[in-house]
Amino acid sequence: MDRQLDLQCDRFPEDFVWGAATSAYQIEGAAEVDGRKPSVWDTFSATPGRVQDGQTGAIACDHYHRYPEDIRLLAELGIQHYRFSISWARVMPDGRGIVNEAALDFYRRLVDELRKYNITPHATLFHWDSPQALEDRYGSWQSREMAQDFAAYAEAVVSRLGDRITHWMTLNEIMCFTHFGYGVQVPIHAPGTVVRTQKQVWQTSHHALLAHGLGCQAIRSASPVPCSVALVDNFAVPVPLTELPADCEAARQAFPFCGYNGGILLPALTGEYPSNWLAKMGEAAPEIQEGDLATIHQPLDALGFNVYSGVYVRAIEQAPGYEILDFPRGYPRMHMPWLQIVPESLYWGVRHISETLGRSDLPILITENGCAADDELTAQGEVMDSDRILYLRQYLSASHRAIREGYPLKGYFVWSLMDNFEWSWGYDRRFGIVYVDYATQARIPKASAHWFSTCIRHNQIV
Ligand code: GBH
Repeated sequence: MDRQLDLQCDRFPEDFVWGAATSAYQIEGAAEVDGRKPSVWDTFSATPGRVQDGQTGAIACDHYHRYPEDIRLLAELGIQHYRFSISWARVMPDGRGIVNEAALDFYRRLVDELRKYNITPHATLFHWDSPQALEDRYGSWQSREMAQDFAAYAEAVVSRLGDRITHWMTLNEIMCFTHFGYGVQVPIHAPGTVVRTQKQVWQTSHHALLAHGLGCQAIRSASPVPCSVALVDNFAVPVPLTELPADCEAARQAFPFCGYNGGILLPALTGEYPSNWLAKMGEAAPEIQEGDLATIHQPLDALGFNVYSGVYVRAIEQAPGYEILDFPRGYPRMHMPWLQIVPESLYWGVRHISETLGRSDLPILITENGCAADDELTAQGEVMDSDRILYLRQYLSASHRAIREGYPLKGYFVWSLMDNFEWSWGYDRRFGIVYVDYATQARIPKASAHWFSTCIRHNQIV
């Protein structure tokens, strides 16, 4: 044993969940295979000007055919937990009605392959790829019907795969496929419909919250065995500029008003849109029908927290007592305009859930953390991404701090297992710890993959 490592007390708990994550549309490809029909992302990416260089997920990493190799890679790296998503447009090509058994067979084969290596599957039911048929029928998330249809889809999947999968996640990052899909003038997410009012935009995320609630109920009633159900959110994290009490208090005050927290995370976890948030929204607040909040407010076994960056906050004298700070030009960031390096966002995100929400009983999983880097394959066939290691090491240190201080952080999934279709950026931005050479579909573990693997083996940051 390496003595130097042993002397540090930065081990993770023995049962800490070390994992890697992906999503269906970003890796599977095989867009027209085995009865799959288009999702809104097929349509969006086929629309000129939406995705960089006109790229689509039609082939992506061809994971649909190469999954045995990808799972062998997970096993070789010692990654014992895998978070992937299931494609609604594969399982129910028309969004509702007929269930496509060929698609379910694919996911059965995938999970059986994982189990061969003792890798635990964590399945997300929805990672942005709504069936196009539902977009055509009623504008997908613009309609309340979407929530019912999602629950029926969840029921179809869990009743068939619930013998093999016991870790379920409902929806990934509600704000992305609602607010970025319907609410921005230059659409960066499918379907890219621009609705007329802010109220209509908040209505789409309200429908997504309903889908989450009905989905939770459907999963629990369809599962043949007790299972774990989680929501995955990328809530915004105010990080105190200093950790003096005044700035910490300012960050706490800011939490419900940062990003979309007040309209998405808080109703999901508390069963209420905060009254001061509703007051601030005025006319833009969504229409809430009787019983909606009770439906949305389902017991959760875990909260999935996707964390990439954060915002600094400091205390000020004037109301409201806090100020959300802009990043200075030149603040260190990774290879995305929004990817400022704020490692303490992971720690503060976990702490805000416990402190602001008083939910110290809710286990938290980091369901995504990672970064794009300007990776280059050397002549020796290596990718020396020391910049990614720098980024990941700092966020893992923040994870360790949260655990040391007693917060219920149970696991960490790196985003992503491999380079993939990075939405409106196409294949230009690489988030993988494994490099994908798209010309040959060769998988080449980057230096960060070997490093991450070593961390897992030692159960500590190396
Ligand atoms: C995750 O979202 C996704 O779950 C995953 O599929 C994706 O591959 C990964 O991140 C990397 O991007 O354009 O300035 O308006 C991350 C959360 C939310 C971050 C939307 C970027 C847009 C900022 N993303 N946000 S901007």
